Amino acid sequence: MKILILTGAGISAESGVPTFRNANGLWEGHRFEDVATPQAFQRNPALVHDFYNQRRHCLLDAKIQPNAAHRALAEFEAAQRDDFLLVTQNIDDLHTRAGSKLVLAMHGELLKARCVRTGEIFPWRDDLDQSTPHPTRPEIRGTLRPHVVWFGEMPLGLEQIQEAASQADLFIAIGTSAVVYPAAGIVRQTKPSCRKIEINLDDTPNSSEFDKSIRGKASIEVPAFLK
Ligand code: BJW
Repeated sequence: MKILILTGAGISAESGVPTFRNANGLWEGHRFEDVATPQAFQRNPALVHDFYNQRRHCLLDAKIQPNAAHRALAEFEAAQRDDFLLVTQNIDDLHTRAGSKLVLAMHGELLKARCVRTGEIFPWRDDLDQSTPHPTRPEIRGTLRPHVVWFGEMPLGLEQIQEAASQADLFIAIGTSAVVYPAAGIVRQTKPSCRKIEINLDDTPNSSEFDKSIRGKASIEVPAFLK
């Protein structure tokens, strides 16, 4: 059996990582969409760096740890003899910390930085700003950006995701509002015989596409479903 899992911000919410589309949806008065675009970064790099620096600090806080849903997925993967792929839209590293091995981070990773000039990707835990020197070429400054996928940019690993979706016998979407594409379209790329399960606190625009929708907290419902 081929298994494809898609996770979103809801799976990390109980670990203390804020979701995107909550009650007011603002970050210090800015619409999320206004700090997560290449245009925003061009217009005001200091603001965008600040946004990601704060989120990096939050992620590195010792209080932020994988929860029971992350752990259940890691244990499920370890017990599989079948094809398995975990695609996450999250830029946190909580799946990997929980022990998941096959993780495709389609919207990038907060603990990595990328040089806009050379395309090199570096592990990154410090603050970034417009004068941060390139790690291996200190004569170059200010070319590093967070290794994340903003609106209007191409998500990572799309070919592998499309192939996994078209072959999956079981697809489970967990903690995603299903409003951001192409992730929200994955469920429609699965074959008709694929069993499709949604685990989320709330209904989503995709709920009718699934064979079963489980409403509740990921930390409770994911371990319960996978056991
Ligand atoms: C719980 C819970 C608990 C809470 N337990 N559940 C018009 C129509 C269609 C598409 C477009 C359009 N106009 C523009 C587009 C394209 C655009 C898009 O989709 N825009 C929409 C907003 C309309 N997409 C793009 O630009 C993408 N690129 C692209 O399309 O390239 C072109 C292309 C692609 C493919 C083929 C050909 C061309 C790029 C999208 C990049 C998204 N990037 C972000 C930021 C990443 C970096 C960062 O983190 O800062 O990714 S945006 C943000 O949203 C982040 C997330 O990964 C993503 C999805 O959010 P998610 O994970 O669903 O979180 P929430 O907060 O929305 O939902 C949480 C859910 O959990 C809720 O439902 C809660 O109920 C639930 N929940 N607690 C269980 N305890």
